[in-house]
Amino acid sequence: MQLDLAAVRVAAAAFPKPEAFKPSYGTAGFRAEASLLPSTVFRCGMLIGLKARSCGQACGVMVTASHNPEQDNGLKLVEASGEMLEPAWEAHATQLAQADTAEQLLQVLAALAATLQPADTPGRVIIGRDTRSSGADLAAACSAGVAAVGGKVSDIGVVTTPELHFTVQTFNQYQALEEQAYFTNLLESFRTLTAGSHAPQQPLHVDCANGVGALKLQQLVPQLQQLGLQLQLYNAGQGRLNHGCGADYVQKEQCFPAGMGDLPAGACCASIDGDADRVVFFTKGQDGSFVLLDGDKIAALAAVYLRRLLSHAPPGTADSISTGVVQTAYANGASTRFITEQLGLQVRCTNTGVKYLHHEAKAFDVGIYFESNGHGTVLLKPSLLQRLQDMDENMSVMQLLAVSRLMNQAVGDAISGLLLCDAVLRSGTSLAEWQALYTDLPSRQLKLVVADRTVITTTDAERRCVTPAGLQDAIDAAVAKYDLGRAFARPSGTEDAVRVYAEAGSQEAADALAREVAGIVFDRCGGVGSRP
Ligand code: NG1
Ligand code: ZN
Repeated sequence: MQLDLAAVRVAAAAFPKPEAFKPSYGTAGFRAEASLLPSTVFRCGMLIGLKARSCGQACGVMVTASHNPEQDNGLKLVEASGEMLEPAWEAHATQLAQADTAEQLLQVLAALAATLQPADTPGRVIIGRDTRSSGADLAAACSAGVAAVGGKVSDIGVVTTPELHFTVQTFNQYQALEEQAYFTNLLESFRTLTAGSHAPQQPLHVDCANGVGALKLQQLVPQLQQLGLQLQLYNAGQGRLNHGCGADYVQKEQCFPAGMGDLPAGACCASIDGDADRVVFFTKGQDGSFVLLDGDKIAALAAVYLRRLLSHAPPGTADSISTGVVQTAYANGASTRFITEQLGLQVRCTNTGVKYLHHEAKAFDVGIYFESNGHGTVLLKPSLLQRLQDMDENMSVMQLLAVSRLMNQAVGDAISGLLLCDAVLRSGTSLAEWQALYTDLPSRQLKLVVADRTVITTTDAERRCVTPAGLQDAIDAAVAKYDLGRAFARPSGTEDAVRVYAEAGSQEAADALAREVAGIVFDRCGGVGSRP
């Protein structure tokens, strides 16, 4: 592909890279303090512009730092399929973003362009952003990058991350960019799933993290009310983004978000994150305690429901369909046991990061994946959808097809997740029964800083350390001392830290095992600061 490199040089000069800034495409794209990012988004605009021109379709960019604080920002790049950027291109993105001089930048860009052919159709880049105040300027910098390589832009303004993925996917199918298509799809599939079931007596209380999800849910409130779902929104924009609220806060701190501690026992509550791609549920126990229903519990509920729908499909359907659940090492051991032993479904474990889970889930006819933090979805294979469409109009078949429309097929979507769980709760599984599907093993997560976290390499879906030598043996010896003990350590893909996870038969034991493993990592990997 030919590029006007002189014009690129002029355009790039308006977005200089801060000198010591070395951004890399992490578990979920680029993330940093917003003022550092104009060069990164401009360069990623060029990258995704080239991709769109070479495939002749729409690709996407989402400007967001998800659950991170308001002063941060970041970006996620989206393939024409609506899915996350393929790994080979992540490496190109890192190379472009890190180029220190104009010469290096042009060299990397020209080398990439030389491997590509322009398609017959022009392609375009669809850009969306969350509610961060830095978003508009960064989206403009990204547009300038797309334009610099001769690409076309459609800026769709403030949207959720999954909405951007959905828009890219459907634009390539129907050439429509209207937001209403996203809402209609959610509402119509939810209508099909809940037809004939009793509307809940209680409202669903949703913590919106003071983010973009609040804006979108507010638009859906009246129509959802007509479908029997009464939404009460909290942290809907009056406070600081992700501050004392949001799915990440609720899941990691295991406590009520701001403004929701006074709700009565048994209230059905959920929390979404700053860009609305994660959701977790919670309630208050009779004793006032905080009770979390995390991504593992959502996966278990979805698995129970899909298994039920499949068992009511025409005879023989269920037997010929592979259903599986994909988790990471952070999934509570009790959830894995429940899904394999009680439900008889396959469970696979992948590295942390939804791109890995999504990929693995596609291997099943019905693939359910959720990270414990609430990011996930349910995928139905196109060949299965075709078979279902060819079957007689049985209620369960209609509902299976509705699940495939409700659940974002490109990426996890908090609004889809909220609606799916509500539909299942209406179909006969109460909140108390959901909670009681299994009891989480007590667990503890810790993080610590070491001199260089890359000394730790892992295998077996990050559950075992390969290097440094002796580390895994020491962890094994610690785990062996605890009843029902399990523990692992892995370097974070989004922060300069090593994460330690432990579970055991009691909370005290899980806490002690986590501390012991963190101590081992500290001693053997050059711990910084005080020993855990
Ligand atoms: P890292 O920092 O690699 O553990 C974290 C989350 C992931 C994922 C990414 C992207 C945990 C333990 N890890 O990754 O699940 O969501 O951020 O946001 O929650
Ligand atoms: Zn998010």
